[in-house]
Amino acid sequence: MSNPNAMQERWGAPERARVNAWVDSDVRWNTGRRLAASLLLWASLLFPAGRAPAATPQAADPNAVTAESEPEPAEPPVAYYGYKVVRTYPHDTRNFTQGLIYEEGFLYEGTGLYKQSALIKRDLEDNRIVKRLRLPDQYFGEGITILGDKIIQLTWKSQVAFVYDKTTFRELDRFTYRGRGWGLTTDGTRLILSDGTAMLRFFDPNTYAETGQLRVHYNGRPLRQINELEYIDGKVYANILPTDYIAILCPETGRVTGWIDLTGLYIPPPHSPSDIVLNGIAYRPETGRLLVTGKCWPRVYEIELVARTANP
Ligand SMILES: [Ca+2]
Repeated sequence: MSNPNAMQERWGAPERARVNAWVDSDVRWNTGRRLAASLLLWASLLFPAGRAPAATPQAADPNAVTAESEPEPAEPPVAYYGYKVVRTYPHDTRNFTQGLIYEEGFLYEGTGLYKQSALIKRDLEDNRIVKRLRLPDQYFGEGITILGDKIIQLTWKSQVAFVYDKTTFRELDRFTYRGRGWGLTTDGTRLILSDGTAMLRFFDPNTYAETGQLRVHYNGRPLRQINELEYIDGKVYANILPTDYIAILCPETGRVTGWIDLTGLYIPPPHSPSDIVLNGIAYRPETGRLLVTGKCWPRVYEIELVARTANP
C-alpha cells in the first residue's frame, strides 16, 4: 500500500466494518484475494475495531462517573514497522518454504509439497548446500525448529513430526499430534506450533505431549491463518497467510503487540501461482536482523525493522 492516507479517505464506514471482520474470518487465497487480504489487513490496522470515534464536545454529565468507576487499564500500544533491506541472498525458487531458521552461519529450510518436501541446510554466505534430506513422497513438509542438537519438522496433514540429528539429519524419533501442522518454533523449553487457526499450541520437547493452547487475538478478535513462526526475545513472530504481514505476538497472553508490513518486498511476476507468498522468518542474533523469504521466492532478504506510526 503506497498511500495509506488515500485509502483512509476512500474507505467509508461499511468498509471499515468489513475489514475489521477480516481477522475473524477464514481467508481462502487466490491471486486476487491475496492482494485483497493484504489490503484488508492493512486497513484493519488503520481502523482497529476498538478505536473510538472522535468525541463530540458536550456538557459533562456529573452522573456519568461514580466513585466506583475506575478507568480500564490501557493496553500497551501496538508497534508498527516497515523495513529496510540490508542484503539479499539467493533462494532456490523450487523451495516451497514452510520453515526457516538461521544458526551460526547456516540457513535451515523445511520445504513442502508432496514428492518435493525436504530439509535443507545451506551456507548463507556461499549458498552451498551442506545437507539435504528428501521426505518420503507421502509427506508434505511444514515448519521446522532447532532445539539443542535436534531439528523437528512438521507435516501438513499426516499428523507426524520428524526429529532429526541436527548435524547428520539422521532421523532420531518421530511423534504424532492431532490436527494440521503449519509453523513451528521454540522458546527453548517448549515447542510452539501453529495449525492455520488462531491457536498457538505448546508441546513438551521431551515427551512431545501437548501441554497447552493459546488463542492469538488482535483487537479482541481471533487472528487466524498463523503460519511460519520465529521466537525472538520473548515474542513470537508469525507470518499471516496469505498476507505480506508479520504479526508480533506475546506467547503468554496471545495479544498482538506489533505488526511488520513487508508490502513490496517481493512482488511475484504476473500470473504467478497464487501461493507464492511470504512465508519464512529467521533471526540473526549477531546482527539483530531478520532473514525473510517466501514460497518459491528467488531471494532471502536480510532486513532491518523501521519503526513507524500506525497512520503514516
Ligand atoms: Ca522460522
